[in-house]
Amino acid sequence: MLKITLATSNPHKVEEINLIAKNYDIEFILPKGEFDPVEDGKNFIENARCKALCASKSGETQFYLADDSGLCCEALNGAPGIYSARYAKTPKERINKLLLAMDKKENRNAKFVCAMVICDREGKFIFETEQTCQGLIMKEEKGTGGFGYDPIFFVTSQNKGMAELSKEEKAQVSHRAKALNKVLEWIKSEKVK
Ligand code: ITT
Repeated sequence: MLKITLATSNPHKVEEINLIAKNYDIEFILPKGEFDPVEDGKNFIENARCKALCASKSGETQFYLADDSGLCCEALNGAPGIYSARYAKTPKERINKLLLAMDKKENRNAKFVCAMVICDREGKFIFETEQTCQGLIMKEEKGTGGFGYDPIFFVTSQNKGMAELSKEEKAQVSHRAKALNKVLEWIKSEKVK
């Protein structure tokens, strides 16, 4: 079975990635010991590279997969973007701050972005992709599923809030699902063992 280190400390990402990849013979493991990457990139891909590289220091597996993601609002010139996790202290405060920033904005268009980067144990970047999920920022929270900004994100293709989707539905349509599916296609095409 292929073992890949997931360069994350976000348990929601781990759960979603395991569900999306459930039909693949891959064991995702978490970095052992301290995992505290400095995310000083200018964009999602650069930050994903920082995380993958940091995890690769353990040398435990052949591959290290990082996910850098966030929510970009058109009316806010792409904010909170790469600062989504740091926009305010708690998930609830982040949602309230965004609802306030979007108050009275007519343009509610937004997208979730997920950049995924794989590097090997020498720290060489070998696969990168960035995928999106289009939607709108709702005026109030809806649903109880998912995490982060899901309760205020309306998924255009599903005609429902992201937090109203089941775990399986989110695993079909999310930015993370689209990015991981590219990763999984690459793994298959490279016949990685
Ligand atoms: P790691 O860096 O350890 O992976 P993190 O949560 O800090 O964990 P990011 O820097 O990539 O990860 O920030 C992602 C933030 O974007 C996350 O904390 C959420 O606030 C938001 N986000 C990303 N994907 C999301 C999703 O599927 N649903 C809701 N919010 C999401």
